[in-house]
Amino acid sequence: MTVRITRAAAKLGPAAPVRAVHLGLGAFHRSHQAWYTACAPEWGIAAYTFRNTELPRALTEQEGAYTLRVPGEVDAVEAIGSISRAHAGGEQEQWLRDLASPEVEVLTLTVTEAAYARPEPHRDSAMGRVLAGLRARHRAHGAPITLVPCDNVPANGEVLRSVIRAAAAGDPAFVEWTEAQVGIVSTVVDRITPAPGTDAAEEAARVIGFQDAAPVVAEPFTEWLLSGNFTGERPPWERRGARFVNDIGAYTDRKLWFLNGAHTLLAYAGLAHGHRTIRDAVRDARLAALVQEWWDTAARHINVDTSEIGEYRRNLFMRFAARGIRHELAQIAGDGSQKIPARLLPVLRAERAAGRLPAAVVIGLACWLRHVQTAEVRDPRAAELVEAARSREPVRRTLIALDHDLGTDDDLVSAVAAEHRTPAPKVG
Ligand code: CS2
Repeated sequence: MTVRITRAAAKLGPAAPVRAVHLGLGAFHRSHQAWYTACAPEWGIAAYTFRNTELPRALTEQEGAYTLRVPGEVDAVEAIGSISRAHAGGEQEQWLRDLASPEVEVLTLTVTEAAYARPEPHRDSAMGRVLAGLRARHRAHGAPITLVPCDNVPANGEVLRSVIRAAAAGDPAFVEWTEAQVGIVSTVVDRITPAPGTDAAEEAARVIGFQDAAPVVAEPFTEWLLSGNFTGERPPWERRGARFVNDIGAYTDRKLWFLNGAHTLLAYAGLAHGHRTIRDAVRDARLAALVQEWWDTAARHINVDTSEIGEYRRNLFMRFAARGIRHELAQIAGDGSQKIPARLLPVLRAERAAGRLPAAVVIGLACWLRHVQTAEVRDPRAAELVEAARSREPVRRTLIALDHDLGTDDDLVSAVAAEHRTPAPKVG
């Protein structure tokens, strides 16, 4: 019989005192920030999710321990013990206590792109919780803390700072404290980590030899770039390769346009062609060509050395095609209205300014529209998008919903409409 994973069973040692808090406990946190923090046995994380109660319950039963499996020629398996406590929604008091604890010096966030788009954080939103936590800390003693946003949002630290400034306005003492004592860094995070499938636990028992109700599977590649200052202590993430850089802008564009942009195109075009995963999609020559065309287009606007971009592209293509990583297109297709603006639109705008209509983006937008018209749409703006997509002018109205200027660009609207009229041939 397989043994349930615990700290003792996995030889992890006792849980470290909580010095970091995380909001957005999911697969990505466990393969990324928690993995980096595991290099520092003196730093424990209190990880929160206000969405999924199953996962914190499973982790609590396992004393925070879980396994990360990295498929390769031989699967690498690591037991991770950096999560000292896991909490679910409803534990608001504990959240406030943790953020007010002087022992806590870092708050990392993976709260999805949508969270940054809400300028007025209401109480139950991710930003509302961050604000409530900061206020509790300010009231209690005001010791410094640094926020580390880890979402695929350009200049995520700056966006977070402006959300906090806007919400704090009208409370001068709080404003002064957040400006002086709340550090906020910007980051680029990268590690392909699909949502664990229904067979993940069984697979973990087979490969790992432990019964693990919270297993994670991720690719071997991982990257964490940070820019900005911490106001207090932080875990020595550089021990596992995190890098501190001065100018994060070019790295952000590279990650969001090349990796996430290609993911988004593959998600909509891949679904339209009848594929299920990223690996299936890039093994289809037509979609592989679409990705290369998109990368050629994006490369015209990026401030990174050409040979470096060439290397990055080759590596990225292999990551997409890797065996053992089952990344569902349907997962990536969610939240398009929040993802497309950061991943595709900066390049589209630069191309339009140069008088060009980039074919890859036109195809991507047409396939996104088809997705909104035919699939079950998971998006914070689903109702509005579905209404636009079912209207008498679906292309124009959906593009307007995405970005007003795009929807009033007649040449773009005609090109997307022409593409939308030609359904993609299904495979198989
Ligand atoms: C993906 C990302 O789901 C998505 O939208 O594009 O989660 C992607 O896998 C990560 O950013 C990789 O670092």
